[in-house]
Amino acid sequence: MTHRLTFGRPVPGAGRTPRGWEWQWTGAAVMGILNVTPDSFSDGGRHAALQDALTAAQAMRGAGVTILDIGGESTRPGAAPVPAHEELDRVLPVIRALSGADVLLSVDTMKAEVAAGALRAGAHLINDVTGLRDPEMRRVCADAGAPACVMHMQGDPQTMQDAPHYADVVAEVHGYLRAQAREALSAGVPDVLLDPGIGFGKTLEHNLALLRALPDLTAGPHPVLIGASRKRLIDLIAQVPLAADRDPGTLALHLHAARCGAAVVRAHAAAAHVQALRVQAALTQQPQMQAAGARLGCDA
Ligand code: HH2
Repeated sequence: MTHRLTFGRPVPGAGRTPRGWEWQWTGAAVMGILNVTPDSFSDGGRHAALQDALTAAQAMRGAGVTILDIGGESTRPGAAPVPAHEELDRVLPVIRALSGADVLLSVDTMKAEVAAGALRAGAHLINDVTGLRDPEMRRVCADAGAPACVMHMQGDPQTMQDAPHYADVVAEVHGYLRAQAREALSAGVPDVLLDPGIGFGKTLEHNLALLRALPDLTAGPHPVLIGASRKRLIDLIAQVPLAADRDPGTLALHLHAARCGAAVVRAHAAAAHVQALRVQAALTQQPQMQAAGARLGCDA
C-alpha cells in the first residue's frame, strides 16, 4: 500500500506537488523513538547526553529508519509534567545537530511552545499525543507548514489508566480522530497522520479491539501510525514484566499493523523493525522502495 504525507515546505526526500512537498512511501515506515528524558518508561536516561542521542540516531539511520521521533517529556501513565523551557532544553540540541541529515525529524510534544521552537530549529513533523486539541498547536503547525500526528488519548497521562471507559471504543476513537483531522486541516495544517493511541486511556480489551479494527481506519484518507512499542498490553498478553524484554511482542503487534495498512510504526527496537518489515514485504510481494522512499531507504 502506498502512503503520502504532504508538507508545506521542502523536507528531506519529499517531491514537489501542486499541494506542497509530498513524502511518498510503500508499506510501513519505521519511526525510531529517541527519548531525551530521564524517566521514559523503557528508554529513560539512555540518551540524556547529546552524544548518546546522536549515536543512537546514527545507528537507527544507518539501519534504514526514515523518521526519528524526538521526545523531551514522558507520557507514560502517571508521568509528571515538564515545563516547556526544560523540554526545549532537552530536544533542541538534538534537533539542531540532526537538522540537515537525510531523515525526517518528528517531535513528540503536547505543547505549542515546544512545537514552535522545535520547528524553528529544523524539525519537520509534530507528534501530539493530545490530538491537536489546543488551537495554538494547530496554528503553530499550520504556520510552519508541518503535518502532525493526531493521537487519541482518553484523559491525560496523570490519570488515563485509572478507569478507562467507552460505550464503543472503536467508533469513539475513530470518530474522534476523523473530527480532529477535519479541525486540523481546516486550520491550515498541511496534512495529518492518525493514531488510535495504544495504551493511552485504554484497557487490554480496548487496545485489542482497536488493533483488530485497524483495517477500518487505514481504509480512510489519512495515513495511520501505530505505537505499541514495549507497552504494558504485551505484559498483560504474554507476561513480560520488564519493558525492555517486550520487543518480540512489539514486533508481532507492529507486523500485524503493517499488514492491516498502517503507514508508520513507532518503535524502540527500530533496526529490528526495518529488518522484519522488509522480510514481511518480500513475502507479501509489496514493492519495497519507491520514489522519495528509495532515496531515504524507506522501509517497506
Ligand atoms: N506512545 C508514547 C509516546 N508517544 N506518540 C504516538 N503518536 N503514539 C504512541 O503510541 C506514543 C507516542 C509512549 O512511549 P514512549 O515514548 O516510549 O514512552 P514515554 O512516553 O514514557 O517517553
